[in-house]
Amino acid sequence: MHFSTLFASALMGAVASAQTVHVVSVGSTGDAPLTFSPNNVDAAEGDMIQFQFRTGNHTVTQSTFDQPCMPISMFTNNTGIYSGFQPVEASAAMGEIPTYTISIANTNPLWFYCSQGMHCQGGMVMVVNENTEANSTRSLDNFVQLAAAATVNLPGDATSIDQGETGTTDPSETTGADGTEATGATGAAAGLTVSGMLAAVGAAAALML
Ligand SMILES: *[C@@H]1O[C@H](CO)[C@@H](O)[C@H](O)[C@H]1NC(C)=O
Ligand SMILES: *[C@@H]1O[C@H](CO)[C@@H](O)[C@H](O)[C@H]1NC(C)=O
Ligand SMILES: *[C@@H]1O[C@H](CO)[C@@H](O)[C@H](O)[C@H]1NC(C)=O
Ligand SMILES: [Cu+2]
Repeated sequence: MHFSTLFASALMGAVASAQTVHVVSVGSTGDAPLTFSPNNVDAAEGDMIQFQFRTGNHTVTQSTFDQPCMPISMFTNNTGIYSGFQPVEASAAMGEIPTYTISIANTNPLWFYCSQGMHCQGGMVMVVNENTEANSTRSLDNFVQLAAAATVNLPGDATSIDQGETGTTDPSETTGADGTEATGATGAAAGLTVSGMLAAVGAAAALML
């Protein structure tokens, strides 16, 4: 599902050149609240993905394929994508929902999970640019299975497995509900991340485009 360029620009308060914005609902309001929807997105270099947090208190956290439910920064020099926890209720009461937008720097597969509770193990995972032609093992289905077997679910700022169950997140590194902070994810995964709020009414309109 794509926004028009005009609408996307208005949303993010930035003038963008022709650019596709893929919307992913996090914690859908339907009968599958612990999901990313869609969970398999093909995005071109330069496209944007806007995560819209619809219910609950979820995260978007980047992992490797082989180590689901743990941040990619624990295994590579990539800082990785991390939205921080996004509790929806407080902002929804004010007619807004949190959003988190990333820019796709290349078409390498990106693996994401939610680091809340056991959501990752429960299948709250997704892929951008799945490429089973390059490696048939690295499919979303196999990632879901690996995630289901993961022994911990760590937030994006965890640096060791010990930080798992107690969920020690550094508040200064997570984006608050007011979501004005843009976190500095770097590396090949994304050239830009933007946190923000979206009027719930606008989001509903956007989803009908
Ligand atoms: C991280 O960067 C350092 C310094 O450039 C390098 O020596 C190391 O191999 C890198 N580690 C990984 C996992 O890529
Ligand atoms: C959201 O979840 C995090 C991690 O479990 C927790 O620390 C935080 O208090 C939660 N926020 C709300 C508003 O429930
Ligand atoms: C394919 O992916 C699997 C899982 O990450 C990995 O173990 C394997 O080495 C990869 N194969 C090749 C040829 O890269
Ligand atoms: Cu979740």
